[in-house]
This record gives sequence, C-alpha cells and structure tokens, in this order.
Amino acid sequence: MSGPVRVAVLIGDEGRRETWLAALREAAPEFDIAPGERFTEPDEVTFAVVWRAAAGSLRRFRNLRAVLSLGAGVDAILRDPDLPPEVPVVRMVDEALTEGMREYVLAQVLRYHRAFPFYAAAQTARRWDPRPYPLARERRVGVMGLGVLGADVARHVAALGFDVKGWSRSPKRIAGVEAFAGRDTLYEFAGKVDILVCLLPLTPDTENILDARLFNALPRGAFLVNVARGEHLVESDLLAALASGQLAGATLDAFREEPLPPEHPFWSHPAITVTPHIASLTRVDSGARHLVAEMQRILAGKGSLHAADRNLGY
Ligand code: NDP
Ligand code: OXD
Repeated sequence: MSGPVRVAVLIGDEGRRETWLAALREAAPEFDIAPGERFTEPDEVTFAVVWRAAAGSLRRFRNLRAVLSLGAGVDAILRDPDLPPEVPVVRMVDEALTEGMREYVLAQVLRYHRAFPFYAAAQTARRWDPRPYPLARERRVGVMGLGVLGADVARHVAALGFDVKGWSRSPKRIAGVEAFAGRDTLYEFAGKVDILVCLLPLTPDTENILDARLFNALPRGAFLVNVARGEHLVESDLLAALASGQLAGATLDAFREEPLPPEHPFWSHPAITVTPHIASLTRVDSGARHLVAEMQRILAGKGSLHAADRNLGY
C-alpha cells in the first residue's frame, strides 16, 4: 500500500458524519479521511471511525489496524458481526466527556439529596411544605463502575462531602470512597446506598443488572441514576419498585430503544426523569484530536492507550 493513511468514517447520522469528517481532517490533514463508501480500494483503508453505523458498513474493510469509537461505550461495535476478530477497538476517552458526565451526575445527586422533585410537586400543588434534610455526609451515594467516568464521578461526589461507595469488577483504591469489588459484594454494596449511579459498560455480565433483586437490596426510598445503557435496566422491575415505594425516583439518560418511543410509560411517570442520552456528549474538537493521537500511536507501533479488552467486553 502507498499514499496517505486512509480513514473510513462510518457514522450513521449524516449531519454528525459531516461534522466529524471536518474535525478529523483538520486534526490530521495528512490522512485521507472520507465516508466509507468513497473508498474504491477498501483493502487500503487502515482505520475505521465508527458510531451507530449502518449494518454491514464494516464488512468491506479487511485490513484495518483499529476501529475507533466516537463514544466511551463500545458495546454496539463489539456486537457487530463484521468486526474483524483481532483488531483493537479504541474507546473514546476525553477530558470533556469526563467533565460532562461529572456535571450531569452531580446535578442529579444534589437534586435528589435536596428534594427538588418533592418541592417541584409541592409548588404545582401550591403547598408550602418545608422538610428537614440530611447533610451530604449523612447521604450515601453508590457508583457502579469505577472506570474513567465512574471513578471521576465518585471522587467529585466525595469532594462535596457525600458518603461514597463504589463497585467495580476488580478492587480499587480511591480517596474518600469505600470500594467494593466483584459480584459477591453487589448486594452488600447496595445495602449501603441511598442514591445509586450506574456507570457500567454494557456486557453480558452487566445486562439487566438493575433489577428487582438489586432494588430490593437498596434501603427503602432510594434513588436511581442510570447514565450507562438502557439494557442494564429491567424496566418492569423499575416501575414495580417505584409503585411500591422501594425506589423514590429515577433519572434515566439511556434506553433500550433510542429515541424513547412516544408511548413509553417512562415519559409521563411522575417519579422518572428522562433525558435524551445527553449525560455527556463527545466534543468534536477534542474527540477528533484523541482519535488522531490514537491512530498515530498505532502507526508508530506503540499500541492504543484506550483499547477495549475484547474478552471482557469493555
Ligand atoms: P470504563 O471501561 O473506563 O469503566 C468501566 C467500569 O465498570 C470499570 O470500573 C469496570 O471494572 C467496571 N465493570 C465492568 N464490568 C463489571 C462487572 N461485571 N462488575 C463490576 N464492575 C464492572 O468505562 P467508562 O467509565 O469510560 O464508561 C462507562 C460507560 O458509561 C460506557 O460504557 C457507556 O456505556 C456509558 N456512557 C454513557 C454516556 C451518556 O451520555 N449517557 C456517555 C459516555 C459513556 P474494572 O475497573 O475492574 O475494570
Ligand atoms: C456513550 C457515549 O458511550 O456517548 O454513550 O460516549
């Protein structure tokens, strides 16, 4: 193969694809970066940049050295039957993505902690109803997933004074966080959590993990914030837990079906807050720089800093 490094951009949404093409070309003017279908010699393409690509988009590219994701979660890419078996799949890791997630989760934790949903309902009913409230140090916040995003969230929630617990696959040491590791500790962890935040990757082990058993292990009246994937959540178990009062509220940013269909009961549930997968959005400028830096590392034989472990699935 000769000529410039070729990069196929496989992004389902056309507007988004154009924006990323422009940003990637600016970050790497020396590369030949184009929509996948533009390459007439697909065997000469070295990298694919992928997000919500049309089924079969990857199939033509047989000599890839890496597939790079626009998102932190690579579950959909790893499920793609056309993903070549040995090729590294690079996750999006970007300070702006981490900051955005931190802001979203801090907002929701403080909102539940200081009972803003309760006072919004009181205002609608024109009811003056002051209530005592615990201090942050008396409120327990649990973070499931202590990776790039979860560890940052746990640290910042702890910095506000909350009593923070974290749960991950392998043991972690994070200042100010009581850490639990492994499935055996899940229900013990949950028993100590008033506000549960899910920042797990979607894998066979974490699918349907937000279920009745977990909700029943939480103290009565706990809150859920799911900012990871819709497939973690057993939706009927959430509705039952809210109906019984076992859970007092839930904020959901990711769903099994996106966009969430108009007839879905979550839209109108008084104890559920729905946001359209915006907890944190990848920034095009810094995201493109991250992708190009990873491609340059791979070309230089240094390997990706942020490749998913394909055996673990994240
Ligand atoms: P990382 O891969 O950095 O971290 C994943 C964490 O989950 C790690 O701590 C890992 O444990 C833990 N984990 C994985 N499997 C298990 C398991 N079976 N049991 C217990 N813990 C487990 O991911 P990120 O922090 O970058 O991202 C997390 C997820 O957030 C993404 O996969 C994506 O789905 C979601 N996301 C959502 C966004 C939104 O806008 N809603 C935006 C960006 C991401 P260990 O440390 O031991 O490996
Ligand atoms: C995601 C992302 O993985 O947007 O959801 O980064």
